[in-house]
Amino acid sequence: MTDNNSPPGSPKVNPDHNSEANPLPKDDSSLENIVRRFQDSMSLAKKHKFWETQPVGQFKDVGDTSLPEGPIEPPTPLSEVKQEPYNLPSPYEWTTCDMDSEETCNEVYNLLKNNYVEDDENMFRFNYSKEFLRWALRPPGYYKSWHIGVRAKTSKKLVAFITGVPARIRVRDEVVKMAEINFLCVHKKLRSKRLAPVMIKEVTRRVHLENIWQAAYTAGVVLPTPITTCQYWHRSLNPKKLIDVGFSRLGPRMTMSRTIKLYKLPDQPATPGFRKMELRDVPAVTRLLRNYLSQFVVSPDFDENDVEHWLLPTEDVVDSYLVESPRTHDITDFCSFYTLPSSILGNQNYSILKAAYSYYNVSTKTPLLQLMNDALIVAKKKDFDVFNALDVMHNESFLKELKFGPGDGQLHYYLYNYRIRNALRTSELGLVLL
Ligand code: MYA
Repeated sequence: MTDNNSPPGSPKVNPDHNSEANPLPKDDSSLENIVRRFQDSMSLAKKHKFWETQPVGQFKDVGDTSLPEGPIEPPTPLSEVKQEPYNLPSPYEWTTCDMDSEETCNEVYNLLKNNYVEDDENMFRFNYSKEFLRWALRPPGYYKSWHIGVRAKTSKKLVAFITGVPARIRVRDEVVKMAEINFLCVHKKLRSKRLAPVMIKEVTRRVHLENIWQAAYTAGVVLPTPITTCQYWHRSLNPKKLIDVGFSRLGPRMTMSRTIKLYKLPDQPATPGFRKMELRDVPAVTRLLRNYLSQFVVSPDFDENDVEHWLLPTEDVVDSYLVESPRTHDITDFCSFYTLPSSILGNQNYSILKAAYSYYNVSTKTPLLQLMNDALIVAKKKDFDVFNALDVMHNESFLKELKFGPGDGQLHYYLYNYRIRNALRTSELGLVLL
């Protein structure tokens, strides 16, 4: 990565190489892995000047089972929450970004398009669409004041960004009001100036002002302390393009035509009653999803409003399909994915990689493997180049069989001001952040 904040590991997510036709995890003893493990262990010893001051699980406490689960610090009376924003270095000023404004949305879009997360080799960079950003940042009950920008005082140019959105997150039996923090970005030219800690403190202050004291976030970097570390898996839909742009490689003893054949999918979904989700399905999908998510240690606590916002299909943002039993008309299964393209940096022939990201999936009657194969089929028909999935929930049960290959990007999940006694297995996590 270009940013020198990154300890080991790769950026949040994503576009990374997977070796074609070789869906086995990389050899553990490869040099890359040895180096990564070494860097990981170094980062544990490394000082985190900012994070050491925050109410998060600290590395020194890992394995200390005497510490209780739950909030690390109690809430402070609202009257004691700092009323004025934190100080920025003098050339900069705070701005609240109104995502309803076309102009502001454009500025945010461009800041992220040029400065947000890249893969380890700087070949791809996330290119969240404006529609996606509006969707991600305006869920039920959102606060405008949590969409925080930093501008250069003289030019008024937007140079940094961080956001929160409200969510109810269940941890075991406890439903906790949290902020989901995302889109932390500092312009490439302003990196390593300790702007990020000020931005994190400012979003924290504004979350506190709403009487919310916990947060959830993900990052590609190791910070104190992940509740779990997930891996991305990638299923080629357009293998030729993925190979041409360097996203994946031709496997050993594979030709291009054999590779194309390997990843070929049927033209139509196989499951009778498989169809796009509609507004009238919101109550049934909410029931299905709530029931399914209750088995995981950490998951969102979705009500019908949340399901309508997060899962009702929105063109080029989120796709959801379900299975309606042709006989009983019951809604028995559900799958969804969101659209997150990446810019392809410095390729003559292609500028955009169209990626689908597995979101929430529920199977009760249709085997998950078949359901997800149908999801791949509709994603392919919509011209996605690749379908990505984390190893969360029950995803491990279909990844290998459906020809996903492991990526080299890891995604660490974190909670702010909430201690979990032991790290979770990825299959115990029922939460997907954008
Ligand atoms: S994850 C996506 C993050 N964005 C990118 O990777 C885009 C490309 N990179 C950048 O724009 C910059 O490199 C960023 C850092 C902005 C990431 N999460 O200003 P600095 C710590 C948390 O000199 P810069 C996402 O959006 C770092 O360890 N902390 O560094 C979720 C060091 O602290 P310490 C991070 O490179 C965000 C300090 O910042 C991250 O110029 C969740 C260095 O600051 C990171 N991804 O800028 C945020 N990267 O010395 C936390 C670096 O202690 C939310 N750092 O190690 C917490 C909950 C808040 C709400 C609470 C409510 C109750």
